[in-house]
Amino acid sequence: AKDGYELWLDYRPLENANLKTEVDRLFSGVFFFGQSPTYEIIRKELEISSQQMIEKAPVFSMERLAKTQVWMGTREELSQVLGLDQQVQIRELGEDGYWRGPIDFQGKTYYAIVGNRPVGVLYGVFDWLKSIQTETFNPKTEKSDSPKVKLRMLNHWDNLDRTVERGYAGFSIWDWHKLPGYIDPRYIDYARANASLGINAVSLTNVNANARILTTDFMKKAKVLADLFRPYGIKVFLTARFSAPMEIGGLKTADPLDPAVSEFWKKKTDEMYSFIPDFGGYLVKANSEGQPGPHEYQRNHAEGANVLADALAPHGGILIWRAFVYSHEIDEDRHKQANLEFEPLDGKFRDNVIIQVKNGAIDFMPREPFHPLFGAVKNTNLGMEFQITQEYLGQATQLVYLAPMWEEVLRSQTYRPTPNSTVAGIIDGTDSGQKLTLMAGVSNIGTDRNWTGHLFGQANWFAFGRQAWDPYLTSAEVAEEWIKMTFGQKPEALVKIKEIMLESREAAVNYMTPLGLHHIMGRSHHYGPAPWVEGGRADWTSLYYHLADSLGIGFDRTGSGSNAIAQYAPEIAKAWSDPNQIPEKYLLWFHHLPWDFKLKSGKTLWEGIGLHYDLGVKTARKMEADWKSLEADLDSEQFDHVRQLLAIQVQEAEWWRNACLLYFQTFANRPFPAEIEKPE
Ligand code: GCW
Repeated sequence: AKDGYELWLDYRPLENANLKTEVDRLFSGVFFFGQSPTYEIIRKELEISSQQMIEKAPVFSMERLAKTQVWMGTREELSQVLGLDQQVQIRELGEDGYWRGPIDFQGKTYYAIVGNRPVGVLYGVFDWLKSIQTETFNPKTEKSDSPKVKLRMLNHWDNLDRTVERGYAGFSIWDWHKLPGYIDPRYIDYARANASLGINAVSLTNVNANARILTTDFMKKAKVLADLFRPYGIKVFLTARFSAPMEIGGLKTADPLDPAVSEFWKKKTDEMYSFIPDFGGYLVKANSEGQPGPHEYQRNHAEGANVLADALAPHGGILIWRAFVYSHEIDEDRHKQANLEFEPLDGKFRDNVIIQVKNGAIDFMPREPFHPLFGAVKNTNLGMEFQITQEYLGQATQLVYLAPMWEEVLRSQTYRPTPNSTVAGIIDGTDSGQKLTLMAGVSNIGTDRNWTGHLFGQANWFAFGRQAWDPYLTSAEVAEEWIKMTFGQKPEALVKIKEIMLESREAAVNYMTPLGLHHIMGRSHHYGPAPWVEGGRADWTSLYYHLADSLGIGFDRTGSGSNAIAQYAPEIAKAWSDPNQIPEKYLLWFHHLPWDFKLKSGKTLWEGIGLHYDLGVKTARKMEADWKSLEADLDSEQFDHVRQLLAIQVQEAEWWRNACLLYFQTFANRPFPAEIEKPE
C-alpha cells in the first residue's frame, strides 16, 4: 500500500512493453562527460528510478562510445559531439535550461541530456524521467526548456521550536535541535522533490522571525542544510528580524540609518557568508501585524530594506522585502495600504531588492482580484507570493487544487505598463523589464508521512513548482502530469481525478466566499465560517469585510467608498466601478449592493448568494461520489485516505453554506430560493 511518502517520484514498474524495452536499453549505458556533485545525485536518481521502473540497476558506462547509450553533461563538456547550431541553441537556454534528444555521432545515435551547468542536466534528467513516468517519452524527438522566473522559491513559515505557522501537516521538517550533527534522510528527499520541479531557493524560517536565526550557532546548523541542498541547485535564504541589532547585537536601536546598525548587518552578513558562501539572502516581514520595522524610527520601507541589501550586495545576495504590510492604526481600507506605502518609494530600492507581493491585496482568500501593486510601479522588482498551505482554503481536510487560482491571477490583465501586460508578464520580466524575478510559495510541508497532510496537498506543491518554472502552463496540463506520476496511467481514473481537481477550487469559492465575499473565516485560526465575528481589531473581524445590513451586502471600494479601485489601471477602475460590468466573481469585493440587485442570471443578489453556496455543496458531493467510483483503480491506502477526507469536506461545505446563509438571512430577511436545499 502507498502512504504517499514518495510523492510524484514514485517510479512505478513500467507496464508499457515498448517503453520498457527502450528504457532498458538506454539505462544499460549512461556516460557522464564530466564530474560534479550534481552528477552524483543524477546517478542516485537513476538508480532509484531504474530499480523501480524496470527492476534493474542502471549501468554507468566508463567509455564515451562503445557501451554508451545516453550522454550527460554540460554544453562545454559535450562540445566535441554537439553541432555548432546546437551549441548556440543550448547556450540561449541560460543557466538553468536543458536540451535532451538524439545525437548522431560516427554512425551511432546516442540520447543526450545537456545543460549549460550541471543543474541544467539535473533538470533535464528529471524531465526525462517524468516523460517516462507519464509514458510520453519518445527517444527520437528533442525537447528543450528553461525557466521563465529566476528565483523559484519555497517559504517555510517554520518556527525554531518546530511548530509551523499555518502548517497543517505536522511539525517542521527542520530538526534544529539535532542539527548540525544529525542529518535526517528526509532532507535529501525534500531536495530531490524540489529539484524535480526546478525549485531553486528555500527560505527555511518563519517570516515572523526569531532574532536567534542570525546567531553563530544557528548559522552552523543552516550551513549543513545549505551544503546538502547545493548540488540540487537549491539556495538557502533565512528570515531576518528587523530588531535583531538590539536583540542579538547589543545595540540600543535598529534604526536603519544609524551607522552602528548598518555595521551590525554588514558583520552579520559577512559571517553568514563565511559559513554559506552562496547564501541566497534575507526575507523580511517588517511593520506588519506587529513585526518590528523601520517605521519605529520614522524611516520608510526603502530605508529599511536598503541597509540589509547593502550588507548582502558585496556577496551577490538578495533582499526580499514583503509588501504584506498593514496596520489597524492607519484608518484606511486595508486593501490600499501596500500601494499607499510602496508606490511613493518606486525607484528607491537597491537593485538587489525584490518586493514580494501576495497575489491579492487582502490575504490569500479563496478568490481575490490581483494585487494592485502589479503594474503600479516601474522601477521596483516585484515578486509573487502565493500560499501553498491552505490557510483559508480548507486547511488539510479539503481537496482544493490551487493551480486554477494561480493561473487566474497570473493571466490577469494589468493594463500597465503596457495595454497587454499581465501579472505573469510583470513577474517574469517580459512586461516589466525587471531582471531579478521571483515566485515564492508558502510551503505546506510538514512531518506527516505524506508530507502535506492531504495527499492532494502534494499536487499544490507540485503545481507551484511547475508554474514558478513556467507561469504560462495551464492548471489542467499540470494536473495531468501530477495524476499520472501519483496514481499511474489508468485512463478513467485520470479523467475523473482531473475533473475533481479542476472543479475543486471553484467549489470552495462557492461554499465559502462566492461573488467576491472575503475574510469571513473563523477569527485567527481561519478554519470554517464565522461571518458574525466582531470585537478586537476592526480589520480582523468579518463585519469589516462583508458589511451586511438590512439593505444590502459588500465592501464599497469604488469612488463612493474607499476608492481602492482607483489603485488599478484606469481601464479596470472604470469598468469595475460599474456593478453591471465588473466580473461577478469580484462583485462584493468592490460593491455594496442591495439584496434585490439584479445579477446577470436575472436572479436577485440574495438568490444568487444562495445558489452559489448550494452549488458549492453539490460540487463537493459530486467530487466525493466520483472519487468513490474509482476504488477498483486505486491503491487502497490512497483511496481510503482521500475518501475519508472528502466525507469531511462535504460536511464542511454544508457547514459553510448553512452558517453563512442563515446568518446573512437575518439581514436580508427574505426566503431562500426554492431550488436550493434548505440550510439548517
Ligand atoms: O495570512 C496571514 C496569516 C499569518 C501570517 C501573515 C503573513 C506569517 O494569518 O499567520 O504570518 O499572513 O503573511 O505575514
